[in-house]
Amino acid sequence: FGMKFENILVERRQGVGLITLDRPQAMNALCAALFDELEYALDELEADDKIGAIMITGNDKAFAAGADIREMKDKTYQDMLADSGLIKNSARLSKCRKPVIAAVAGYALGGGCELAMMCDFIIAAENAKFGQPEITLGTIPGIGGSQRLTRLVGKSKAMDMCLTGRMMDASEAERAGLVSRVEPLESYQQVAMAAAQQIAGYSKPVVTMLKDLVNVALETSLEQGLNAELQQFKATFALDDQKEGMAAFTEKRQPEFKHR
Ligand code: CO8
Repeated sequence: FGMKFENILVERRQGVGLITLDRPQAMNALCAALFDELEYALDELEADDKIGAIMITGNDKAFAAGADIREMKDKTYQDMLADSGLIKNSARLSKCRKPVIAAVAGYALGGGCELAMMCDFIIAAENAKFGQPEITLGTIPGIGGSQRLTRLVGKSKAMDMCLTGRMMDASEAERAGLVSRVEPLESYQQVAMAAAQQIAGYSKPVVTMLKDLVNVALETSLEQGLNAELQQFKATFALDDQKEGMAAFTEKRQPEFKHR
């Protein structure tokens, strides 16, 4: 990587780009420099043809305990309007073309919860705690907390979480549909990495179509969504990878996808 990272660690593991938030002294609070590094890392991993999926994680105590309150606290309204680096690239993750899995242990609060919700799905450790505590600081969520959380868990729970600022634990988050799986703390990262490597092993164009279609479901009517799905389903038959996948099944062997 061309950039020297100070707030994240980035590595490539068998088709997966692994990004680890790395400010343990501050519970991985999301400072502007961290967002800059995250943007850079995502640009690189997205441009790398060998990378088929991305995993983003933190440490056992915190995925991220929110935007950096120390860095933010003295900003004026004018500073925020001028977008002085704080909010500029914070949404980059939600624009990623490749599947992104969040592996969350410990605190995912405020911007940390919002960052996790920008990912395609969340695998949580048993000790994970999610929340939007901005209200306790005299502010509100700024990068998806009131919007993505409501779509993910519904109005009642989103109102409860945002207005009281309480945390929800991993099992409540799983019941509510915020996370896709809950795993022991010892293995949640391996489970997420295995899922990312599984995805990275599939046909890349097909993966991209499918990720886009699930997102279409959040943005459009059922009729339009079904129509988009059917068009793309037919389109997979123009790919060598569909021929290879179905040939491999009938020949009882593993497919070798060529990503075309
Ligand atoms: N910002 C800055 N520093 C933090 C943050 C944070 N969000 N969270 C923790 N830290 C620091 C603490 O200040 C402390 O530093 P020090 O040791 O120097 O005093 C260190 O991390 C360890 O934290 P604690 O001692 O507090 O650890 P505890 O185990 O007692 O508590 C908690 C852990 C519960 C996570 C607690 O630290 C906490 O409540 N943190 C703040 C959570 C919060 O309110 N988050 C929301 C922030 S606002 C936000 O995210 C808005 C996003 C809007 C969009 C942003 C666009 C970029």
